[in-house]
Amino acid sequence: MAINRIESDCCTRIALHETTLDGDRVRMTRTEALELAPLEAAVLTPGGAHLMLIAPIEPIRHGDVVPIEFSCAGGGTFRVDFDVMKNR
Ligand SMILES: [Cu+2]
Repeated sequence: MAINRIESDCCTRIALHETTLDGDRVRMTRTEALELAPLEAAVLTPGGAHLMLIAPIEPIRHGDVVPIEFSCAGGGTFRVDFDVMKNR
């Protein structure tokens, strides 16, 4: 399964990024789709694969819940409500 569209009313655009280490430099690379095997869970973490919420419509604050809709290339969508946490 490939999740190839990620959207939310909270921001103008959401990009899927992968974090990589290039020597001593940390880089973020845009990924076109999140590929998952059947029953595989995606792990999104700071410093790994993550979602970039670009140009928020309103400020996003600790304690907010941000609904994000994921669309699969083969059809179907699902929504996840993310709790906004403090930076670690
Ligand atoms: Cu990023």
